[in-house]
Amino acid sequence: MKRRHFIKNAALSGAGLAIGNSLIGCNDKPSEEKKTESTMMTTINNSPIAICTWAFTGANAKAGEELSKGVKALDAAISGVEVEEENLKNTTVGKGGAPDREGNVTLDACVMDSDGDCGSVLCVENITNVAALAKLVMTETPHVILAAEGAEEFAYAQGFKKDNLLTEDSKKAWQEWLKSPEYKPLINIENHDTIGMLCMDKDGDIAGACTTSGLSYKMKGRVGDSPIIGSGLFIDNEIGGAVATGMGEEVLKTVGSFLIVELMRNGMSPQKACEEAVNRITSKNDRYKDFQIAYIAMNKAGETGSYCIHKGFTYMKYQDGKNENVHSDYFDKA
Ligand code: SD4
Repeated sequence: MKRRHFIKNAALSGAGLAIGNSLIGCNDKPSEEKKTESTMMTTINNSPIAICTWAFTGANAKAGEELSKGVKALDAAISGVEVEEENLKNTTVGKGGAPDREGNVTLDACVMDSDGDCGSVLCVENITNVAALAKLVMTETPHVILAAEGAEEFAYAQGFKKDNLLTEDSKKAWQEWLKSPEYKPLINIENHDTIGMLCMDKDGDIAGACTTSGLSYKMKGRVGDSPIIGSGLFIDNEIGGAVATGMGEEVLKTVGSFLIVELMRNGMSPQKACEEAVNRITSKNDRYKDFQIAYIAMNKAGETGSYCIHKGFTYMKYQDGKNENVHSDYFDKA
């Protein structure tokens, strides 16, 4: 019992390394004991929580409702992000996503479960629900990542339907872009972007999903942070989870989501950990004025936080039947 309170305190109060180290030790324990500990944490967090990047109201509500019905964290997160994968108006996720500079829509996604298992797909064409596909890579293959044609063939073998992801609107926008092609990813594109979602279910278990069409008019074959475990998404069910959106190259260089979870392990709140992860980027890269990065995070005590480089990023939070849009604090106040 005492030990569980220590874990809560470490997450909540910024307790130091000694407690952080004892948390690291938790990962070595046999799974039966881990389960008990996780169940005990539930007594602290008995209300499920869903958070996701941007103002994806419907997606987050869907995940929250699923969690309230007792659906486990990973499946709730996948149902949530599917809302945006199927939203043809969203040009940054799933079907309707902007293509690469050759006109191919290629999707990236990953999932991570509360037992530390994960799956990922990179650069997939013709499949809409790539987060669900990433889960099947996790559960149905001996691998963690499948890429391109291999991932697509696996999808068909699993019963996914072939879909044309390039909508007329995205095609027109791309053809317009081709007239004076300049690769210049926008900051806060239409106030939506990659959807990354973290869920805590009724058992207090945390899992997440991240899915995107990547940066508009990227080079053929380009893969960003979103499907890379540790960069776009990371979960440690003993500690919490984090997910990223924005310029994937910069998140990859700092392994941002893993960094946030490790900072929380060592006692930082989700808010402070997100701030530190953004500071790692801005302190090393004076081009930060030209790109956006945003992180959201949740710890085992159900606290959440968010931080980004530029004003304008918001995230959704569902708890106790309320689905709210939260404005993130930001670095560049100049
Ligand atoms: C990527 N992080 O592919 C994703 C896309 C995104 O702002 O979030 N764009 O780099």
